[in-house]
Amino acid sequence: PVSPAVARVNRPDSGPLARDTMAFVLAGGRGSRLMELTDRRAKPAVYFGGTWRIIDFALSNALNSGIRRICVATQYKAHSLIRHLQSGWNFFRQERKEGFDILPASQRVSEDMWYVGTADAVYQNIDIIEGYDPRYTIILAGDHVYKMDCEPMLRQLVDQKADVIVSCLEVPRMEATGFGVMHVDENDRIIDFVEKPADPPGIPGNPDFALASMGIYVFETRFMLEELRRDAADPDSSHDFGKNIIPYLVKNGKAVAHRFTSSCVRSHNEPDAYWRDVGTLDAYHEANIDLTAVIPSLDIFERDWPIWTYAEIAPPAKFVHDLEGRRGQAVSSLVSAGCIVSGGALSNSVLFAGVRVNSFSRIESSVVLPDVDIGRRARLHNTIIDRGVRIPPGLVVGEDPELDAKRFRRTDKGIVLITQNMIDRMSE
Ligand code: ADQ
Ligand code: ADP
Repeated sequence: PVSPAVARVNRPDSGPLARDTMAFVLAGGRGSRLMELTDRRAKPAVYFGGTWRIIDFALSNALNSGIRRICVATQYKAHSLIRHLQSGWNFFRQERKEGFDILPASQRVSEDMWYVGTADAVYQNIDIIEGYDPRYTIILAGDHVYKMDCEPMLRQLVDQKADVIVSCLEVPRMEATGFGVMHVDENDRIIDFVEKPADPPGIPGNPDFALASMGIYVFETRFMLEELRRDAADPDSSHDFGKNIIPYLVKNGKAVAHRFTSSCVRSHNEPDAYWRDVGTLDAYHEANIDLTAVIPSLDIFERDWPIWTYAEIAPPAKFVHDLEGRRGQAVSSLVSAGCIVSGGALSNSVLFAGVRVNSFSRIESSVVLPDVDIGRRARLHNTIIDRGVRIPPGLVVGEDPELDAKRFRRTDKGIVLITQNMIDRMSE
């Protein structure tokens, strides 16, 4: 008989590596630049694209890559996130050696102990990871919208005998201040890594762009756990991958960049590899409205890369003439199940489930979250409407910037976020 240790070393690494991989999804961040949209829910729980929540993209990437062991670390305002995960993602089966664990902070080491940084979020759950005993671990960010096959990153770790693989993309240099920014040599080995530099270093030969980390890392699990233990014992560390673990491995180990390009998705339906932060109201609005384009940057209809989610059973969307015979209609729009458009008109808009649009109303370039009711004669342009808002009859938004800014949350680019609290304050 072979001892477990020997058996482990002899595990083949020629087949799909995803099968022996655990995905650890970081989903604790608030996403404060989404303002009132994340007052009561974490950024990974924010709705996206008419059907999904942001975290569904990271989880579907893991699932579509063949990964069947997934942990999700939650922290900030996690209630609606956890409810969503439990409703939509609990189909994994232990008897098939699968697993899906939701790991809220403050419930394991001690009641009042929150995850200090992203590395701590993993460190505090070491026993759970060891229980699954995956050979590889991929750390995924749960608050971006992207399509990515994990297998090429895993393959790179093995083929290049690296300690860690960090996925990266080129971003305009001055947009890189919010990222970890790296320099690589001709073999893509990372030779320098700075977390959120005020003046990001450009790419040699392409100085207007910087190579930014996507916050996605691949390790051999045993090695990662050693590093997490080392970091946990360091009193000067803030226990964060971007601030501590990755810079340490760049200096003291072998860290290699994985370039995120269209080859990172198995099917190539997007003209360019798709990754969006959607962390500001402007970016969130733009990425949602882009889906209404004839050829959007993200193909949500792709059958080879389905984005899984939880959705309530709902009747099909319905478009009706109202009682006086006015047409309910939509052009260049996504209209989800359970919506009724009665005598109102939509264009370039995304309606999530259960939205009601009433007579004479006009909605343009708007993102309408579930269960919103839009009163008669309302005119809404460039808006984001939070879940469950009741838009009063006759409300006009997007025509008077000053009034909009007084009543609602208006960005410099003119996108207006409307929540029920703001509507209630109008009548006070
Ligand atoms: P940031 O964007 O600042 O930088 P960070 O706040 O560390 O990201 O969050 C990363 C991920 O972890 C997010 O998905 C977030 O929801 C989650 N998260 C944050 N704090 C958490 C906690 N305490 N517990 C659990 N989950 C938590 C990181 C890297 C940069 C990289 C960018 C890419 O540090 O180097 O460029 O991501 O967006
Ligand atoms: P979702 O993100 O699923 O749309 P909701 O918008 O319904 O969730 O609510 C987000 C979070 O805020 C949930 O955790 C919910 O329990 C909580 N919540 C909902 N309504 C209120 C309220 N009026 N006051 C305080 N908390 C609320």
